Amino acid sequence: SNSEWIDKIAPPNPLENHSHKKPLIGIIMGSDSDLPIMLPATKILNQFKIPYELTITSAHRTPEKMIKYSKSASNRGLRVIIAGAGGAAHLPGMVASETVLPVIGVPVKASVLDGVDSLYSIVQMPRGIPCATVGINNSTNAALLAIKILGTAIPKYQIALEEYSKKLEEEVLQKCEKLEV
Ligand code: RP5
Repeated sequence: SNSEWIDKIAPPNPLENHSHKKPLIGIIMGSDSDLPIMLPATKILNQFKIPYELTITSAHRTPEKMIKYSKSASNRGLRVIIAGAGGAAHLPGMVASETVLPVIGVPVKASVLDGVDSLYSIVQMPRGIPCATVGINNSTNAALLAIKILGTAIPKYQIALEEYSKKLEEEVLQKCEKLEV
C-alpha cells in the first residue's frame, strides 16, 4: 500500500519539510499513488546528501496549494522543482508557469494509456513556458538533472556527479569483463 512506501522513504516523515536543513530541491507529485515512482529521486538526493522536501499537491484537486507552493518556492530557497504526475499530467507545466525556478517533470505511468498520456502532457508545453521532461517513470534522471543544475552554482555537486558517473562506468566495464572471459 502507499503507506508502506511512505514508511520506506528516508529520512523519516518525508511529507514534511526537512526542518534541520534548508531544502534546495522540492519534489512534488499529484497523488500519493505517485510515491513509488518518485521514490528513486529521493534515493539519489539522499545519496548525494542534498536537502529536499517532498509533498503532494495536485493541479486539479488542490490548485490553490499548487499555486502557493510554486509562488513561494524560490523565496523559500528552493533551486529546482521536480514534479511527478500521471494521466492529464498538468502539474509540472502549471508549476513552471508560476515559478522562475527550473521545473523537471516526471511522466508517471498511471493510466490505461501507459504513461504516454503523461509524457505528452508534460513535454508539449507552449512556447514561453519551458518544462524539462525525463522519461516515463524515470525520477532517477530527474534527480540527477536537478543535481546537474545545482552543480552549475555549487561545485561540490559537480565533483559528486563525476564520481557517480565513474562508478556507473566501472560497473558496466566489470560486466563486460565477466562476459568476455
Ligand atoms: C494524477 O492522477 C496523479 O499524478 C496520479 O498519477 C494520477 C492518478 O491519481 P490517483 O489514482 O491516485 O487519484 O493526478
